[in-house]
Amino acid sequence: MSKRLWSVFIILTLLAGTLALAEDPAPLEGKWYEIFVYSFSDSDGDGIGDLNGLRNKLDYLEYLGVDGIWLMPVSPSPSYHKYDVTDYMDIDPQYGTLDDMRALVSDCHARGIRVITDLVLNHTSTKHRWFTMACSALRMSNPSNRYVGYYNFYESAAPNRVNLFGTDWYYEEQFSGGSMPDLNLLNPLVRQEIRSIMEFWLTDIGVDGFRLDAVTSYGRDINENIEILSWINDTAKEIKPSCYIVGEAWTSLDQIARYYDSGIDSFFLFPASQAEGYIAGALNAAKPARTYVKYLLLAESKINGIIAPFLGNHDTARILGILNASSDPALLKFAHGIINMFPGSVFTYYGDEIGMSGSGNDPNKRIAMNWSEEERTIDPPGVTRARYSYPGVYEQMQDENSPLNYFRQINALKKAYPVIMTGRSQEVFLADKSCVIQRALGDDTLYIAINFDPAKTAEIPLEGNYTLAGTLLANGGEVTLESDGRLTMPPYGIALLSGQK
Ligand SMILES: [Ca+2]
Ligand SMILES: [Ca+2]
Repeated sequence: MSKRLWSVFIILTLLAGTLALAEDPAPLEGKWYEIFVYSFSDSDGDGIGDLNGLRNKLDYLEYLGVDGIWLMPVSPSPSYHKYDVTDYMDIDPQYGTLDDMRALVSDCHARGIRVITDLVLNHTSTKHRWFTMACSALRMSNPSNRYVGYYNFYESAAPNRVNLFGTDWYYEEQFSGGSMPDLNLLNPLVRQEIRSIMEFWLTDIGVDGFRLDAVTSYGRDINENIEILSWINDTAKEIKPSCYIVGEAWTSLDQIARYYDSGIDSFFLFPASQAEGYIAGALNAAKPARTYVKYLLLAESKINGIIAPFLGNHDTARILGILNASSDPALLKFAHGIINMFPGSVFTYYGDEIGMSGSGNDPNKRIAMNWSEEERTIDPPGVTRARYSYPGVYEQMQDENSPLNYFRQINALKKAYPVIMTGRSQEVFLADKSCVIQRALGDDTLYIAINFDPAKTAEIPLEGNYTLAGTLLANGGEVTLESDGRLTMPPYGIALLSGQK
């Protein structure tokens, strides 16, 4: 190349770099909302929630102020929860059609709401064509058939192996006593299928990413799981570089931290959820502020990526029962408040924003969204207890002190101060029941003050020049900031401050 051509090349390269910077893509961190389509909203009168029902509720999602939704599986499946897929490139007829899905995604995008779908790759349904072809081949003594290699078949019995009826073969299965055979994710032919499936959803349907189910069961050990996840991540990002992927690694903080080596954007912060988790643990501790800050800094120090904290999901008991908050709305609100003061992508399970309850068997955790007593889907099969401690959505909309309105205030503040999501934390002030945390990314700095005491006002002496930027008052009262830096916080109060230490 001549000298002149070189300089043109360099200028073009610099220009391209500037243009790429000017685009300033939205951060991957966001406020996410998990939806079980079955129990959300019905549009055609059969009582079962569907995609068009969900489309009718986009005003509500916008009202909530969420940045994105995660849909539990929507592809055809013999089960109500649809975690055993029979066709990865279609929509279950209970929920609608592919065109309904395309319309939902495009309507969400028009409102600035991202959509990710559950991608269940560890296993299929026994009724998936791949599995039925594999079984037919084995019954005809043809183990070299292409589809036999899609699964993990063995000639001997062992735990997590199920006998294939009428043969001496066993297949690997981990979750449901036989109906969810594990795919062989090391097989290049299976990977080719997965690439097509991801291409279909990301390109043809237009979704913004995936929630990956059961990643700790992908391979034989964590190293194999991470290798498989790296391949999934590289492949998805090659198809759509802006996509966001969050994995379900239901394990310890140290293991979750290791999974980030795969390059996947996020893994759910399971240690923050449930009865023994960071949030319930801090709220039940004698020194709640110290406990909360310890966990917050621990999670941030271990994880090299976007943290994905949550209070509960479709597999866990709902937070309301865990905190015993069915007649303590302030406690429910405060739990939402403090999980949302973690950085990263906080995921909220549908109905938790209005204080729905659910525990015991799985269907109980997935009951009908409570719009009002008159407006609910039918419950999924197997529900033994469906009780609503708080009023439905429409009633809570009318009450400025409702859990729903508190949840909206959280999201409004996080929209105004995205550094809450994108920044990193540092302890500024710490007492047994109150704390001030600095959250910063570059020059963008915010201070988060929290009073964990359910009954007493907290007085926090601050040295520096601060101004009050916003408050979340789960139990009413008022935050005051004196000119000498004395900050007074009501019980269960959260205050955001801008300024300098
Ligand atoms: Ca329906
Ligand atoms: Ca597996």
